[in-house]
Amino acid sequence: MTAIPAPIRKSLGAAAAEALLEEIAGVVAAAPLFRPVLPRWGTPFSVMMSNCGTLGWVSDKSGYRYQPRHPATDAPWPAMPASLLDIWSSVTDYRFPPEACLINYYARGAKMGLHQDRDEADFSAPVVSVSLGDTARFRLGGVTRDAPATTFDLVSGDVMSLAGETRLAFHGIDRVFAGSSELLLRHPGLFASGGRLNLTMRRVTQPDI
Ligand code: MD6
Ligand code: FE
Repeated sequence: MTAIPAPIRKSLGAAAAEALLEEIAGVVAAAPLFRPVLPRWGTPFSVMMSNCGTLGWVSDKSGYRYQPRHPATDAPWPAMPASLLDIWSSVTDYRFPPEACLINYYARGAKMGLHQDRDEADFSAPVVSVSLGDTARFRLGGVTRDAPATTFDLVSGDVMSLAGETRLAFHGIDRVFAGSSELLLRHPGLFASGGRLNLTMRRVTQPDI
């Protein structure tokens, strides 16, 4: 079996990461973090979520989906900051812009189980992620749940693209190293005790071509 290729990764640098955090703080102030629950069972996720863009990903008892409005406030999601669109363009040749940016917030102890991102219509579009705040151990496996996995750490400012063969690879966050970054402590009202943010930009619908 051939090993899955390493995903494209690069770093934003500290100044751009700080500027992006300010934009995301504005988004989360307008579209508060909510705690999704797993379909059917209703088990709460340990991460909290929000979104920006024309669509946002939500999960509740009836399932996973993208929708144009916040599930609690019913307001449209805030616009995607231009800096995120620039990051998307800088790591992909995909010709269409992302429609959704899912914001995952990891407070102390939060993690994310192994999953595939497959609620989007066009798997030829990448999913581009940006990490801010505490370092996280990312697990990347193959296209079946039991394929061998590798782990590596994502630090604040890291940009990673899951594209091509890795687009449908199983992945998750095994742990977050609490206190490894002070970045989120700038916004104690939004992100109590620091933690980690992961932003994932997605093309949700099939572009008209
Ligand atoms: C996280 N990331 O880093 C979780 N999904 O907190 C993801 O689930 C993810 O980083 C698709 C593409 C890139 C990702
Ligand atoms: Fe994912």
